[in-house]
Amino acid sequence: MSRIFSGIQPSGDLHIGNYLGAVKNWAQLQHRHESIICIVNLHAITVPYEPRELSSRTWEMAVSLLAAGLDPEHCTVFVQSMVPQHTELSWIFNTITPLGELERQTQFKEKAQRQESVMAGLLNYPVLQAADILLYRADLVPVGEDQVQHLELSREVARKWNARFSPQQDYFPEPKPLLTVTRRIMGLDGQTKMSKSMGNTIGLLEEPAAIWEKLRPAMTDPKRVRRTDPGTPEVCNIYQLHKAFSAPATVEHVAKQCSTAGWGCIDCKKVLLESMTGEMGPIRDRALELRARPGRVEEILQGGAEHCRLLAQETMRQVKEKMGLP
Ligand code: AQP
Repeated sequence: MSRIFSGIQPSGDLHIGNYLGAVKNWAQLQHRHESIICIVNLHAITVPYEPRELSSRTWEMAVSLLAAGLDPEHCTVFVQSMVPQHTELSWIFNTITPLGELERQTQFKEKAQRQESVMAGLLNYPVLQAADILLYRADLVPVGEDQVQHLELSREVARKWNARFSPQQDYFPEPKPLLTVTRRIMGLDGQTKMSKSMGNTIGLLEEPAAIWEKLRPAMTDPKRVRRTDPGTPEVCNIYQLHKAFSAPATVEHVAKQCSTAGWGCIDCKKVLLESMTGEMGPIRDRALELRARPGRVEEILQGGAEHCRLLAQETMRQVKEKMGLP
């Protein structure tokens, strides 16, 4: 059975982009692969943050992931800072990662632009990510499209380290990305990737009324100005969400109504809200149940960290032995 590793930052509420691009896939893959899912709080501190907020967001992220279908019977869920070997391996990888590669990373350039002063941690973010994945010698990494460049760097780190310290037999596998069909969900502005830090999201656990408040003014086909103008579904962000949440027959109907101006955008959004509520309602209910049982959530995270520490210790033992580190 191949091993999967993936992570998510507790930098805000889990949104439908995270869910469709990654988390929904994790919930399915856990039945076919040994799965390790990490709440990467050490990545979340690479930009300014509030300690108390980070702590509650970490816990809420655990609740959201479990509610979205991660099952501790089938996968390991844990918090990154509870397994210190992530930072230990990250330091080692820093010593073999070219600075130029890090400076070229699109996410670094985008996030750095938004900061008054840029810290070294933000630059080294993908090195910590390489350590996260390779610590468990994972073969597959289910992520959204935005993470593919980082993953290429993880592959390069694995290649370099193997060539230098384990030339006879590759110790680290080169992890491959696993993308979903909805590999990139755009924000409600229809302009940029849906992103926790951009405020253009719909939270996975939001109430229908709150979702509607966001959906109603959300960007649609920019060329459709009047209600009587026929629309072009393929360029409409709302249609993309229909493809993710609505049944195939509904998607077909929506496309027809839009392209013949049978429906206005509000009609189309109302149907989308129904589809979203159908899928997200049960997740919200499970989250409520889990919030009422904080001890159970804590137990799952502790158990996950314990399991991962054992795996991580063994990797670090072998890594240090090969590198001449006592
Ligand atoms: N818009 C998206 N469409 C598809 N997949 C997405 N992912 C994130 N946004 C989208 C995928 O979700 C997983 C977890 O992401 P993350 O929290 O670790 O980092 P991120 O990609 O930086 O997510 P955000 O929401 O954009 O957070 P901030 O604003 O804090 O940086 C990843 O697999 C990612 O691909």
